[in-house]
Amino acid sequence: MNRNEAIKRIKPHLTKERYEHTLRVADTAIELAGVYGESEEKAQLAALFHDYAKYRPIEELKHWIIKSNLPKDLLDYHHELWHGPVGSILIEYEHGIQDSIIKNAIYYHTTGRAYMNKLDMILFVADYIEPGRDFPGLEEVRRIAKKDLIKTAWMVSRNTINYLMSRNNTVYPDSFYAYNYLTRKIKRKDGLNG
Ligand code: DGI
Ligand code: FE
Ligand code: FE
Repeated sequence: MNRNEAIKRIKPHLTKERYEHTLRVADTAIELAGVYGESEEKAQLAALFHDYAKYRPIEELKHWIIKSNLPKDLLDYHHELWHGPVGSILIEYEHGIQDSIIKNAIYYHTTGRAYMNKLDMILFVADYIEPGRDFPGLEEVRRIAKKDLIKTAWMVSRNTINYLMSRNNTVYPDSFYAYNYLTRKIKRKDGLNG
């Protein structure tokens, strides 16, 4: 599916702000794919569909979690977490996208996961650093994104968990699995243990 076709399919499902966010995530993801040797086509398609399910009614998201083989513990966590996993199902069901690399990147774009691959990290990072975002410490993350994808994904994971915990929010296990995986990967590279 090319860019124009994908845009035609996502636009009716997004608000104007979310649509513009999505285009910026796509441009950022393509840029990162270029730097880190990932398929720009896959990065673009994953990014264009990443928030596809964001505006489905909560009851519909819940229905998909119950009826599909998605983990039921998602229902114990904030509904903001549901649009990635459900989106990965809907893009196949409604648009025939079967590429598991793309589907996984969308599935895990909010939390990350253990053993995240390059496209997972690219989408996870692009969603966080796209030019419309403004978080504390974001400039530093954008700077590192130009030279170290794993370190950047680790910063995004750490910042997100810190933010959630500072607000006494729950944290989905995959977010911790991502953080632990990326931390170990960085320490191993630096020759450290633990
Ligand atoms: O969909 P976006 O707004 O572009 O961004 P997103 O999919 O990364 O994040 C959606 C929301 O989910 C955001 O407000 C932060 C929140 N979030 C991220 N990780 C976790 C989380 N919420 C909970 N409860 N637990 C998490 O692990
Ligand atoms: Fe999202
Ligand atoms: Fe997003």
